[in-house]
Amino acid sequence: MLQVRGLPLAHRPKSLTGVWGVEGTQFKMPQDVNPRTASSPSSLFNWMLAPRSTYIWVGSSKPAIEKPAATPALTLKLPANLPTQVAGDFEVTGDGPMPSDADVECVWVVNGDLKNAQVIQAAPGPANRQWQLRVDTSRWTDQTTQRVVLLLRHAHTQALLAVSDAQQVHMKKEWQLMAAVDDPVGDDRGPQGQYVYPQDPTYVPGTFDIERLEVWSSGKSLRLKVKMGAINRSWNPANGFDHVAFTFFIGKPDASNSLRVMPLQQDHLPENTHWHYRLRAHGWSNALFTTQGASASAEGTALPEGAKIQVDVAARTVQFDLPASLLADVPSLKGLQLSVNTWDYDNGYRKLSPQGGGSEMGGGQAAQPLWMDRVGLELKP
Ligand SMILES: [Ca+2]
Ligand SMILES: [Ca+2]
Repeated sequence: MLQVRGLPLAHRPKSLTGVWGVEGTQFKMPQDVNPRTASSPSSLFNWMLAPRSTYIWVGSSKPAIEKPAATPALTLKLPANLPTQVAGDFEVTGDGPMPSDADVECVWVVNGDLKNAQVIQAAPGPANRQWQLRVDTSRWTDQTTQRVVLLLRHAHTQALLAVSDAQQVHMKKEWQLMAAVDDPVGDDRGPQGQYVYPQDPTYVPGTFDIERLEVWSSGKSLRLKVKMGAINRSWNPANGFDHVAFTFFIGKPDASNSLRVMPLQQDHLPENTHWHYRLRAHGWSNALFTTQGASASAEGTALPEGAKIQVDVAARTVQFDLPASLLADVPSLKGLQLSVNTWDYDNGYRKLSPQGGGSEMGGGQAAQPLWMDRVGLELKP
């Protein structure tokens, strides 16, 4: 049964034109329907469909949306002290008038992201004219321009009542080194030190050798910088490095819902370490996963955004900026566990065998762990 809810008779389209349909496995064009004459008790429009059928109709007009009855007579202006460039969270103060109706709230919205909008509280005082807001920039990406508006909405229905002009704030983060760890040179031979590089000469020595991991932060944004023995870019890779895949594991301080298994790499993270997010990046891929659905044989749920990658060939570093929103929910970055390992990847982690091959690692059995070098650290609590 088809039901079109909530549209009063007069607001329904005059006709619904059938454009596509199936009944069971048979194609069947649906009949045109007049929703104004169809049986419609209590403002519901009901239409019986055959079992296991799907139809598409196109309405003759767009349904009219009812406007809220009372729009407050308010003009919103953005605060005069709104900065044009920021490096982190900042304070703004505004001069009202703030809505006096308890059912109306004033909110600060960035880039249309209503889900993370901040509700503005008027400071107590006569006429509720003054307000102050500490703007949360934890979801703002480095080197981007944010579009900021104030809006009034109904506190319960969230119906939009008024919107201010938009203004722009540029975010340029200031990064601080949180921790660094040096890793031995030449330990790029697997967990037991017996693996050998693939035989193709483009796998230059040092390609898998991590020499240093640095963790930088700006607020709760995270930058992971890896110094390598060599940066290989023989095939002009999209991400600026080649013949190596980096797999990062990021564990939040609270270990609930975390895992130790390293998907597709035939190993686990060391004892007392865990991960919530996993980034796998090689020359042509850059994918960030959560633990949901992850196992030894499955990578889990991919997030829409990977890392922002920058390569410095002269310094032999590859830098990964994680999406700013990734850790916005943790109270602080203290206690965060980070590790990275190297292997190679081509539509799957490369194979391992005793004899090795052109692009296959050698010196190990096929079922042994698939990583050449590894380093990790924990941000000091
Ligand atoms: Ca190393
Ligand atoms: Ca190592």
